[in-house]
Amino acid sequence: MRGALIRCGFFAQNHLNAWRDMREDGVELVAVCDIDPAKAKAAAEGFGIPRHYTDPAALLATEQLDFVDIATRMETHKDLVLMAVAKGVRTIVQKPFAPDWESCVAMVQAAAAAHVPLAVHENFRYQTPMLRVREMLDSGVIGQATWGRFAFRTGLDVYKTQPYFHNETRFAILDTGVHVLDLARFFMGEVAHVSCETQRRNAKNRGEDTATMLLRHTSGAVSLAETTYEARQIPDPFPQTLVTLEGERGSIKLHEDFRMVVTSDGQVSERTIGSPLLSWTAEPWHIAQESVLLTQRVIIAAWQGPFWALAHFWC
Ligand code: NAD
Ligand code: 89Y
Repeated sequence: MRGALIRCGFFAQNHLNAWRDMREDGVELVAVCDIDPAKAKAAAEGFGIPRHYTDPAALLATEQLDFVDIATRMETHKDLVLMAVAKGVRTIVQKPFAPDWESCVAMVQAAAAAHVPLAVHENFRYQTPMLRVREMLDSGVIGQATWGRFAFRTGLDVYKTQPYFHNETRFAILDTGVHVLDLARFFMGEVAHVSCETQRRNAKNRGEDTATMLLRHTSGAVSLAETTYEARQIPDPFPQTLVTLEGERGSIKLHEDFRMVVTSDGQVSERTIGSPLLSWTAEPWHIAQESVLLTQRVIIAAWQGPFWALAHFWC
């Protein structure tokens, strides 16, 4: 499959590395695009990608693409997605999908009307530790999860690598809140209702930097999905999400040292379930970085699999 990446900035470096690893899967980037010509050129040269562009419209008009991967920030997603699906190009778009509900609906409807697959790059559920916890839950050792907690709590200077955070008027829920909400659905199913307390604990931020969300799942289970950039603690688990799942037979807890502690029928066992280091990943980001590769693999496999012929949009 021939793809293109729109945006070659901070987080897109992980996409670039992951797509390079996927050459062995028969998937390759043939072009990159960034409105900043220096970034587009550097990505093309650094990753051996034949062509680079500064205008997404020119990219889509010129290249014969099987897919496009959009790793810009959310404000640009709607225009870029509509442009890509209008050309019939399968599209992946980084989280958060869009700043508002109407834009999300417009993108989904446009893709459905054009019969073009559209996937959101939501990677936290594909972090290796989350996949291991899910396997443990699916094995039935705690029975059905009736209570859960998904906590992304850090005090690391995230503003250094993502300085735009200070200016976001809606910040934590849209940034990592979407990840912990997705994890809640991944482990405990769909949600019937949700409430939230927000806080702005750092005066430099315009929007909320802390969100404590309470979910009632359709199964009757209850969970807490939390995110903050203002938790001072040593060690700081960044960028880990800590998980607690409780069921009638026991519990599963994922701790900051990647220890998964399982209590089942009064017996305790533990196992370390960290992510492997790849040639291009480095601690502490490696869990997030590896999940980019796994997410891209899942999306491409879904598009190549027989399921896709039956259902036009799923991811
Ligand atoms: P960034 O600040 O590096 O990206 C913004 C840049 O996008 C601009 O500087 C510009 O060069 C480029 N750009 C803007 N409009 C463009 C256009 N129309 N065409 C081409 N290029 C354009 O952003 P970032 O921190 O890399 O974040 C990008 C996205 O990745 C965000 O949605 C963010 O939430 C997401 N992200 C995801 C994770 C994760 O774990 N999934 C982690 C970090 C960031
Ligand atoms: O933007 C955030 C995300 O999606 O994962 C971690 C992050 O980069 C900083 O909190």
